[in-house]
Amino acid sequence: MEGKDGGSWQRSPGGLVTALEPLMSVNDGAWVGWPGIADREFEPFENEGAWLVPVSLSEQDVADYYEGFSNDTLWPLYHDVIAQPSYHREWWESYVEVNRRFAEAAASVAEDLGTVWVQDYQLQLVPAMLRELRPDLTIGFFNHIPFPAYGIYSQLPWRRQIVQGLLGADVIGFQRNADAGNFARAVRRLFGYSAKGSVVEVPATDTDGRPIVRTVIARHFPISIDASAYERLAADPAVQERAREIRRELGNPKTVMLGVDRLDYTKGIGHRIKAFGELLEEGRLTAEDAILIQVASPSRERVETYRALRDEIELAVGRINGDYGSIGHAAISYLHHSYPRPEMVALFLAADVMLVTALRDGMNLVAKEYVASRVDDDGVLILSEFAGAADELKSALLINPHDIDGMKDAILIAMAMPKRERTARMRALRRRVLEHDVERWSSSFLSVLARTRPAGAPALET
Ligand code: GDG
Repeated sequence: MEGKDGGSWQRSPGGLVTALEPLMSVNDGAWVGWPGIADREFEPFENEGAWLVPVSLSEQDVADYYEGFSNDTLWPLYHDVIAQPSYHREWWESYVEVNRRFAEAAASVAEDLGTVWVQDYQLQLVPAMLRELRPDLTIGFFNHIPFPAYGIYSQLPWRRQIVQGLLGADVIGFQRNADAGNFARAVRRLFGYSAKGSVVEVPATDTDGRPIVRTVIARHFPISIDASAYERLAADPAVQERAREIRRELGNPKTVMLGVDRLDYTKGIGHRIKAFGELLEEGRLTAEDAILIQVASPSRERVETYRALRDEIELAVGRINGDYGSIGHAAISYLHHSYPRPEMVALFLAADVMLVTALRDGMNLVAKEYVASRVDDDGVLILSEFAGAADELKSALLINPHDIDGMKDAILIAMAMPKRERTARMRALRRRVLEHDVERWSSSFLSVLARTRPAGAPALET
């Protein structure tokens, strides 16, 4: 949900809110969520056309359920154990309890025969809990992060409970086809249910206690962005002037490279900085030719792994700037801040090369935002094949971020790419992002969900 800051409500900067904002404003829906402040109770209220229903979390819940189980167990596990997941039984107990609180809140506000769409890995037990409380509801679930291969997923001590929780939904959405495949495999391995194509058959009982088979759809629905909003901002003369000003402030280098990420170990920021540093060290690049702007927005700063990551990145940036920068000209312009969206779009317009080098990423909206902002059909996107966006954005320069030499070559290829090729690639990328925007994502999910609804259930506007 939103965070309360000095008396007014603010949108939080993550991908989820960004993605759902357009949908929430056209629907008369209730958004059940945590307001972002611990130990405070808020009454439901209206904001920008949406009815917000706050669920409260105590400091202890935040530590155990959110920072603990969600961000220090599930997040690293689901991102292929790039960092070591921590397994603590008290975190799990808190996860169950908080999921129950969300399920109860949703059960109390949903209309008869209504639709509930549960978002993301922090709430994987909600679908089954909600089905138990409100069997009349149609329930969707969308997982914004990857679903790992069974060999990794099976580490989770509560692997059966999580899959069972998800199977309470009528439709389970994933970012990539591979994620849906991993989930189907987990269902087969853990429960022996049939999971063929996108159809999972779950044994259940009807209201008279007779055995039936419930059908659950599990398939991919790649998320996207409000592409036309980015286009509009990018066409704004003030934003374009700001883009030119950014380049001037940097001393008009030949090439501006850009990375924009939450400061998270999944994003491959260290790998990117290493590649850039080696190119400088080998003299294949000079700090006069190319500058790397790295926006690293603050994230999960109370989790130890994130604190260690920040130290590691800032040490690497400091070394490179010390070795290759000069007075008034850094090799890497490192910004540990969040910026307003127009400033982000100005940065996208100012950047000749955009670096998305995630080691694992559900989708990566930044890649799509860069493309949508390039109304001039220029700019080169370097994109990790480990980001979900790589399934769609095939005209990007696709890289394996673990292959540092490969990444260095891609950077030089991007810098030297002729204008004709840049335009051809960017046009193809833009067609994809503009046609497959967030509105299409939500309406395609909701139309599949609607097909599973019982006759007589009220229609949902998408
Ligand atoms: C999760 C999944 C999936 C970042 N810094 C600023 C800022 N941002 C915005 C970006 C983008 C969003 O935050 C980040 O979205 P991503 O998709 O890149 O990554 P996650 O936050 O990890 O999101 C991811 C996503 O959910 C959606 O399903 O794609 O794979 O991990 O929109 O622009 N926005 C502003 N200032 C910043 O400083 N205004």
